[in-house]
Amino acid sequence: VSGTALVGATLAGSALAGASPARAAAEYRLKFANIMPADHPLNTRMVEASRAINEQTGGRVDIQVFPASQLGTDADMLSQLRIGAIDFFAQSGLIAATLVPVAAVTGVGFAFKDYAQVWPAVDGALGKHVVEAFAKANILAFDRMWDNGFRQTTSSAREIKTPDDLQGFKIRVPPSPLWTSLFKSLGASPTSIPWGETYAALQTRVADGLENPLAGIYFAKMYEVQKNLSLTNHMWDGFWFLANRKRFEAMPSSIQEIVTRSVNEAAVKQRADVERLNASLRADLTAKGLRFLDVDSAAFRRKLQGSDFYREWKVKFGDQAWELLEASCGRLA
Ligand code: X2X
Repeated sequence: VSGTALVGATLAGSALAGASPARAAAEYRLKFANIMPADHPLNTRMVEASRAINEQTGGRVDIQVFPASQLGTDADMLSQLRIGAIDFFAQSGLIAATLVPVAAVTGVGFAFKDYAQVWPAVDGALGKHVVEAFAKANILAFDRMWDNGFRQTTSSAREIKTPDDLQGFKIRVPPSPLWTSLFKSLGASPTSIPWGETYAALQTRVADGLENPLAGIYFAKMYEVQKNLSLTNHMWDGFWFLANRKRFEAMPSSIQEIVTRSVNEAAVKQRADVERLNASLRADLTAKGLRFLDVDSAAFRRKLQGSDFYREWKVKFGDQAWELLEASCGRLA
């Protein structure tokens, strides 16, 4: 793990307190890792779930939580999950798409308008379609997604008010073909940078902007290195909770059930956490010095509709996935 990858980490290499008293005794000592800061609801809710799982299994299961890219980048951890070096991993569907292409379908630009469209889709047929694709890659995806959030656009200098302001804009995007394609189609110059290196990249002006949900901006303190935030709402993003199938299925089914139920329950609580944060973070981020710009999100969408973006991604995802997406959010192009 490089030094910059540890920005925002608590202590390098140390797991958050999970079920520590019983740790030595646990029969199944499992690792859950992800890139998000330790105090993001993804991690606070998993620490809580880990304790519940430990109690409900009579101490047989101990899930340690490794937040903040402590075990590497998203790409590193996806490999670790596949070989069983980690047991559980939460990752944006768009990044998991480097392995399971259709997992990016939930992140199509300007598709979901609000959570009332998101949750029925990802808890329903669209989500099931993606879960089945993960299974074919031998990865078990739990059926409740966790929330990252609707993504907004920040900048250190340039004010992004209209699509024209994105022209040539050097914006950091996560390493994922759909993200690069989306921002190229909007006229920007996207550069792929792992999350753990993003704060430093903005600080040193390797990139001039960022696109992220409010919670990510807040917990990773991106307001320290960005000035403006435009409410572009250009996509919704969520985390799939993934397990190494072989390691998971090696446990007795009664334990598998406890873990599955607890993790899915934690996901639903985490969604509510993020929704609460969405309501309060504008004020909190403004107080930290970030200037909010209310922009006409529809103008950005029209710009995207004028490009090849939707045509191209419909072909990539296939008719079935595209129809399931449009059934949830309406016609896209
Ligand atoms: O890398 C990001 O920007 C993040 C943290 O939002 C994702 O998980 C895609």
